[in-house]
Amino acid sequence: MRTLTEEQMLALAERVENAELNRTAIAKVTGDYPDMTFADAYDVQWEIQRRKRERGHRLAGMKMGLTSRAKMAQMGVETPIYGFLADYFAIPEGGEIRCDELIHPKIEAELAFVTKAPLRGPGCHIGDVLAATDFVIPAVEVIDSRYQNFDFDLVSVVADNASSSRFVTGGRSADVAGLDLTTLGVVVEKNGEVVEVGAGAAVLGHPAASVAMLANLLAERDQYLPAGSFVMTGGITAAIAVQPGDAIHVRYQGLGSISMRIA
Ligand code: OOG
Ligand code: MG
Repeated sequence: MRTLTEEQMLALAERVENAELNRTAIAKVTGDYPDMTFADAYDVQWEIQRRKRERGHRLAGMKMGLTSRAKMAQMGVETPIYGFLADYFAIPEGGEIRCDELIHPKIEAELAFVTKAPLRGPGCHIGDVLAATDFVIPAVEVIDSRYQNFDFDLVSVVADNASSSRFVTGGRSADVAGLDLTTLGVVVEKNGEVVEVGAGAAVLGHPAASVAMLANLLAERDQYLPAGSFVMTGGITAAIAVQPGDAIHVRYQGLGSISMRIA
């Protein structure tokens, strides 16, 4: 069900995307449109994606969010959501996250999948995902809600592309066949101190379930994951606020580590 007119939807996409581009926090969109639905919010998100493509940006991948208890508890919401990753969100391993380009960045440890066959919902399940997976690779997401003080509800965060802003992949990619992704441990260190620990099962019981859920959610809009898709499955741990000068190091059991400097 939709409640926004086309004009309202287009205006909201411009407002939310401008908040990202100008690094200026805004009030949540449901303040003005309390009856907005998920369908309205995903319309806004897809319009933001369209605007970026029109400016010449490419789609680097997709992400799931709020797939772990830690994240759901931290944000006070209960339903997984998805967002998209634009090419300029990608930061090289060992690189710099520039706070002057962002509002109030936080980092979270994730596992990413790269597919070698298309995945289509409805009815997509873990088995389909594992069979279609080329490799998995460690990823760290930098989220940056465009809403003041991360004060949002689910509909607002969907319209804001699930707070997507930057991501770093690194470590070692691996075949899923030799891995137990549920017990794969992750250690998040900030300035040499362990600040979060977790394991893959935090993500919907198995990170591949998150990719399956994405394919099923995309099917609601007649979309699918083509072969070669890069998908981040959602924070395993709670997100950690970062400041200029911080050094982040995330270690993944058997898959190496990802480092970045916060500038
Ligand atoms: C929403 C995005 C959540 C994740 O991995 O759970 C997310 C937010 O927390 O701002 O990316
Ligand atoms: Mg995330």
